[in-house]
Amino acid sequence: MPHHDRQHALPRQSRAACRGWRCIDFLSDLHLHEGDDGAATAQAFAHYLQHTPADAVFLLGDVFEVWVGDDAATPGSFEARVAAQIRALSQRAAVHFMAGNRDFLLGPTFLAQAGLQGLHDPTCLDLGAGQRWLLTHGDAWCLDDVDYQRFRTQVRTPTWQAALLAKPLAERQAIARAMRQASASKQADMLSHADVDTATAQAALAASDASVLLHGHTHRPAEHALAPNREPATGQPIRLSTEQPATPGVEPGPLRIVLSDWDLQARPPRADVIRLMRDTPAAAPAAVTAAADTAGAQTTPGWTWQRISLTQGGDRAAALFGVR
Ligand SMILES: [Mn+2]
Repeated sequence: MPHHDRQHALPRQSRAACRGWRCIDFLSDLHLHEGDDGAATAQAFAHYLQHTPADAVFLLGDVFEVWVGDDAATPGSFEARVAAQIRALSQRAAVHFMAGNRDFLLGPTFLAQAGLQGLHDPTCLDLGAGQRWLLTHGDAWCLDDVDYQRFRTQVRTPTWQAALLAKPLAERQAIARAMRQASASKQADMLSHADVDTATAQAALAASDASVLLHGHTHRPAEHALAPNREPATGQPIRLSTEQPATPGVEPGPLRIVLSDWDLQARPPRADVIRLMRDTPAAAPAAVTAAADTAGAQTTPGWTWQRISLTQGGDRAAALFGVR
């Protein structure tokens, strides 16, 4: 995509409404896969699913390292085990799935198997009282990676997907292995350079009248203040200090919150959940000040959000992810 052509039409988005939820979790980029190097992360996710108190959970893409078709989730498979774990949570919480760039082939059969509700990318989450968060995986707005955007456009067409899914499962699994090996260095390069385009983020927030953009994909957890979309975008977003408390009485500007990836075998291990909690009048101030093991606790009127980060440490994070 040429540099001057960035004010393209924003993609169609879907809407989700908060249905009386009091605690909403957002996570992404677990990159779940079978094998020893993914076992600790898969275990932490299973523990999280069993122990989260959330009424609603939003899985915002790249839940799986690769997805070659819903028919891979055969009885006894790694994929079927994960489906059963998610399905157990879906009995007591609304669990949503948005596709990432690695699991975009995940389809309605697996969604049903896992008790998941599928979401378009992006989705505008209506929190009530005029509060909205815009949710995206993030890859579609990393416009600096022109080659990737071309690839993405190709693989998201029904024709391309139908042709791939028509191949035998074993062949698709072989293709996925080969692609993963071939793109390992390219992927590392992409992650170190491309980021969500600021002008696109601002335009998307303005178009949906949302105050917060939440995404993953880049594996660079942060909170970025965005200037309101009243004038042409100016360079890089400002890095907010996570120590800086929200200023009472000041209307907060648009915010871009970035999720971390999960890698329990990294040192230090990584796993973040962004948790949004509905304020109760008596508990609202305490919810912010008591968040000793979190960073970035801020407020959306009527709600408080915080980052529960295994990397940052703390008993609460360790308990949520089952790490001792
Ligand atoms: Mn991704």
